[in-house]
Amino acid sequence: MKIYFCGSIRGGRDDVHVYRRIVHALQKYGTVLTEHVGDERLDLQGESGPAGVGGDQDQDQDQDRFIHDRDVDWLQQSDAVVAEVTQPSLGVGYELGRAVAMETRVLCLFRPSPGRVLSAMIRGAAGEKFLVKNYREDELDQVLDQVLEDFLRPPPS
Ligand code: 6K6
Repeated sequence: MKIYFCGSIRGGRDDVHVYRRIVHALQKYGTVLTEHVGDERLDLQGESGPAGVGGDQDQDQDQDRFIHDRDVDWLQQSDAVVAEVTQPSLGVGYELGRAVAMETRVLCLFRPSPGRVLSAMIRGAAGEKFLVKNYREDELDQVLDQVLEDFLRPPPS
């Protein structure tokens, strides 16, 4: 099974430690095409050096197009998408919209906290192929065990 994991990069890396744990749990079920999203070494500058901060704009645009096209290609190959959506990210929202258009199954994980409300465009998309699960960080392992088992284990034939 190919799994596409989404988590914030330029939207902010505060939750990267959570992404790492989710990627690790997902790897029990298949290949995570985007395991770099959970890599603490990938910061706001990204894997390819400083982008958009006084650099060459054409080069930045080329790098960003490469990332976009590669990631959309991976989304197309994926059997399931899992997203951590607590840290708002334009890129994650875009990926989720593309996944819905591709009719790929999606699981969104969100940690409610005071003053943080999940976008209506994510919570309101919930349906048969689009699940939204609230959780607390201290119950992450337990939630991943239960929810991923239901979401990713193929039904017996
Ligand atoms: C260069 C500069 C900053 O980051 C980079 C390298 N980046 C990326 N590499 C791979 N996937 C990326 C990269 N930037 C964004 N994405 C995709 O968008 C990931 O699959 C994430 O789920 C999502 C994050 O979007 P933003 O808007 O938070 O960056």
